[in-house]
Amino acid sequence: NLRGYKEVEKTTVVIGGMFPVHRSLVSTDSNTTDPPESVDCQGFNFRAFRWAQTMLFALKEINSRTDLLPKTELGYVIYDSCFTISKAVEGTLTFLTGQDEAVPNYRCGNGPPLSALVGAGGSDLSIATARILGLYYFPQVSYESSCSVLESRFQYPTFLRTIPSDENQSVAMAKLVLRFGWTWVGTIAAEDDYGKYGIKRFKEVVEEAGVCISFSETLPKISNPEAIQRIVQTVHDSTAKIIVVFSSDVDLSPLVEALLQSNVTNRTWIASEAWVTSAAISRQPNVLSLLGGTIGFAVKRAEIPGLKKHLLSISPFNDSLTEEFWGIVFNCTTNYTLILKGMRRCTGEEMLGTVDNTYSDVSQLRITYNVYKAVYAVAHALHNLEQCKTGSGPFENDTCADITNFEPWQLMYYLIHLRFTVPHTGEELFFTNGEVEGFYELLNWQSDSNGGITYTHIGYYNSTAAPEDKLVINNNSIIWNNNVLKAPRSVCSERCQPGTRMGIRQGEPVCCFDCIPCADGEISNTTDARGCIQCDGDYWSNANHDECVPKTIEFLDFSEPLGITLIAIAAFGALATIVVAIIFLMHLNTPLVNVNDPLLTFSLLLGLVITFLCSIVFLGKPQMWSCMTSQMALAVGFALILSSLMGKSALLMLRARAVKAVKAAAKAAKAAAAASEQSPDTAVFAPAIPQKNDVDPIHPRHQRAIMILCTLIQVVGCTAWLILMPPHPVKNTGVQNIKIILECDPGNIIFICSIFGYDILLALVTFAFAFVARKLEDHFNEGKSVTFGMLVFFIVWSSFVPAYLSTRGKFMVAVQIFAILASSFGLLACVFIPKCYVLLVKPERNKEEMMIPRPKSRDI
Ligand code: TCR
Repeated sequence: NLRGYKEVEKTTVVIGGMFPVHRSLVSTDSNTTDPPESVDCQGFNFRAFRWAQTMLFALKEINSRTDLLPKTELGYVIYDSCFTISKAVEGTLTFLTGQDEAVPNYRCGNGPPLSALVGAGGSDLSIATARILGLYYFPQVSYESSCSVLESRFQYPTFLRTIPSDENQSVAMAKLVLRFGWTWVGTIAAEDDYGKYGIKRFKEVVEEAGVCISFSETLPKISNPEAIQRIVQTVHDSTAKIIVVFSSDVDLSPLVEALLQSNVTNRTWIASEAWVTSAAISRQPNVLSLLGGTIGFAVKRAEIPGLKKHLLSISPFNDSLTEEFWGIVFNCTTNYTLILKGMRRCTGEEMLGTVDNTYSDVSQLRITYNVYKAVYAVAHALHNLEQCKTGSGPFENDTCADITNFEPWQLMYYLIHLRFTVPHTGEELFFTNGEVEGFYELLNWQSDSNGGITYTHIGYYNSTAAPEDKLVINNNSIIWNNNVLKAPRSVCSERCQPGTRMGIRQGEPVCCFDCIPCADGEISNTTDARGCIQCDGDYWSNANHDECVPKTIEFLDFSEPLGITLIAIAAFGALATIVVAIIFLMHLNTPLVNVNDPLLTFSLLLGLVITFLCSIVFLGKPQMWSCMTSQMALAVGFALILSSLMGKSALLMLRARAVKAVKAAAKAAKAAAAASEQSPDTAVFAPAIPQKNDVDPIHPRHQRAIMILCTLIQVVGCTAWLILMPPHPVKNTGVQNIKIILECDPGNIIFICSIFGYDILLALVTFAFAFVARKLEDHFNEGKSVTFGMLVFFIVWSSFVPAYLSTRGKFMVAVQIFAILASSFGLLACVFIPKCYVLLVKPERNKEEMMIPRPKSRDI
């Protein structure tokens, strides 16, 4: 160790090194009654000890080379930072001042120039030391302080590192999470700058991309079982299947132990560089169920030939650290008091090669390789400084620095402008603003044949590549937790399928939502739709609510069964009416036909044919002409029927009254005759008995006039309606959402009301006339049958109203047609069946005696 500066012909330069060879300080009760002392360290870290030994190995290698630093010998001072800031600061100050107060673990050389510090371990240690070293412009080359805050050259002007900044790693992790579509992740960070800043940047990137953080926990620095237990509980309770851990292995181990006890499985862990290849974690018993399938980022790995041999060849009695290491490995001691107490004495003959531990495991030389590179970087910078040609130097007036007595800032210059090839690996190393490029290997924890863990290379992350090529993963080589080949899912809520929209849950992250089905008439056609879109106008949502489909157009079609039935009935009605008309024509000169004006009978039959046929026009797709004709024909047809009936019943009524008058007169005459028998003088006042034949109060001409006039009024009214505000087809979308009902709009409600109101008026008057005449016996009972027919008419139409109002769409039309057909059939049947019966079956009753004969002077 003391080689080099003793050799007279060579100058010696000392490189400082700092490694967290112990895990922590021995905790002491802080009382202020005793003077404070430098605290002892505990928890020997074999891995960090390997790093320290690697520095020695590199120095040995360099010193034995003739092409590198031919005139200079490198010495070293190595400090144990104990993974604690205070120790690191203490060491730095000792190094700078050269004062031995703080008892450095290694001390090499007493006067030679100090060149640079390799290390300081974790980021928070480096931050502390870099601030102090920065004051003197003293170079520091770190092998594992990756925190992104150390990027600042303003704050840490002389800080360089051979490990990529965590800026790269955080972004890489975020990309990994996004690549697999995980939107619900938990995070755990160590309570140091590495953990805090690393996870902060990770969260920033993923949250921007819409990922939600299920929980964020911080691992305590000093042993705190309650806090660990709380984290275990959180991990256990959370539904996040992905947990990102930014921590060093030292800080993570207590949590892993606790998790192993509590049997948490089915999680996939994303490891940061600091624990991804840590034996302290992956060698724990049964770790596979918990951490199998872990994916992590690791810095470049290298094989360093000769390192293993160097590691195994150290001798125990050189320094206190090695002594301690030896004692732990072989369970022996060099301390006399302990030997006296019965402990085995270390002989120095023990064989390191026989034991298998982290120290001598050279399979994952990653940070170790960083240490190696850092030492070589300093050496190369010193070499360049040494090789400077006077007169062409970089400093003021082209001067060079003197290797035997140079200023730290002069070395800094060479470090900044350094570019060299690392021995054995051939890697080209240079610093851009103190940083190296971000390159990580992606490792997957898989089980090996002995139930242990192997780190399988599954891809890489290269920060200098084009954005889409940065993260390269070979999905097929990943084996996930529980030995599954399919990537796990980690979402708070499953995606909302088309047809639903995301509904936020009050007070929960945005990734946790409910999928609310779209309302009728609204759709969403994307997954995770924020809202539903209203279908416009003639469109409506389909059953799945993921498409707007044209609304079904509804009208009563000819071709459907109901339409066909209605047509058949209507046609039958019209035919029956025509048949009746033919029968009447054939018996035109019989008394029955002539009992009432036959012309009115035919106009009545015509009216019935019209109404029967117009009901067919109600069917089919409403069009301008069909809307106009159907309503019009119906109104006029009814007017014709009713006014014919009115004409008829007017005659009947007047006859009935006349007959009544005749009877009354006859009675009075009788009474008078009887009275005159008793008192003959009154006979003078007896009225003349009217004769049946005299009674003919109304002329057919008048009847026809009534019929024509009443119908004409309706025709005029309808014409006005058609001209002013014609009924027209409309699309009715308001009644039913899924359908467009094609129907006829009456154009104007007052018109249609008054036109059908007029028909009602006619019906009432007719009924009144017929009612009065219902007892007219000797008239083939026409009065009775008209009364009856009118009653049927009223019943049909008054039951029509509620039926009509309670149906929708095409059935409204059907109800309407039914009412038309029923009322027409009612009239046809009531008025004409008895007559046809007489005409066809009982012709003997078709005699003059059955009726009051009409006057001879008939002019039709
Ligand atoms: N940077 C960490 C510490 C750290 C570490 C490691 C500790 C890294 N890699 C491996 C132990 C083992 C990366 C920091 O604090 O910056």
